[in-house]
Amino acid sequence: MELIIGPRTYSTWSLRGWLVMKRTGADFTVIDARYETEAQKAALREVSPSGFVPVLKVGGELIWDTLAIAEWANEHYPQARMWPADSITRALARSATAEMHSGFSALRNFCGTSSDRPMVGDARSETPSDPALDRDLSRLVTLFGQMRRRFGADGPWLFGEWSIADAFYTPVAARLRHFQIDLADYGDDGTAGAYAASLLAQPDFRLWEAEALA
Ligand SMILES: N[C@@H](CCC(=O)N[C@@H](CS)C(=O)NCC(=O)O)C(=O)O
Repeated sequence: MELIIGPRTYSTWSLRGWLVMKRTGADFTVIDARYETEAQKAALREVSPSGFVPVLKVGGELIWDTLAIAEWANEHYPQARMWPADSITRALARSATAEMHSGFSALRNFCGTSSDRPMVGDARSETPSDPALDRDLSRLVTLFGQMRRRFGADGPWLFGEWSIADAFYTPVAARLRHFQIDLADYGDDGTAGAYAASLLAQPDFRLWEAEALA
């Protein structure tokens, strides 16, 4: 099994896919791809149907979207319990994951990662300001706060026990750190900020960060 990923310093979708695959406990080989130059993009299109990463190569097939990789991993490694067991909690976790997958566009635009604005390490950028970004950050505070208050008794993650949702929000926590965004400025009582800090402290993210900086 091979996981093709982009640069570890700033490829946020690659981090999500990698975190999910790590949780399976399965052996997989990481293949590094780049997409800065036209030549690199052309080479990536040779191995990725969409030209994007991550891509999981398994059994001669390609799975080229992070959510699809996550669902595949969940189906094939049920012992990893990637989604909450309870049906309603699972639907909420899927909603939060899908919201990240297709939403938070201002957060992506204004807090975009790159080699100059990495999601790992000590480099920091000025905090951007925009009404659309403010709305995304307020929504993040509401989502994190509501779910942590509701499921906190079951564990430290967004829905108590670790789930795919946590993989999807880990790069968000890294963006908040890089862009020096304090969620208290968006109505957080400390709950959302503490959850974001937990995401950055998870051993798999720390391993990713160490490898990215090596
Ligand atoms: N919907 C895709 C998005 C993947 C994506 O946007 N990947 C970025 C890296 S984080 C990429 O491959 N960019 C290549 C490029 O910009 O040429 C997924 O969920 O996997």
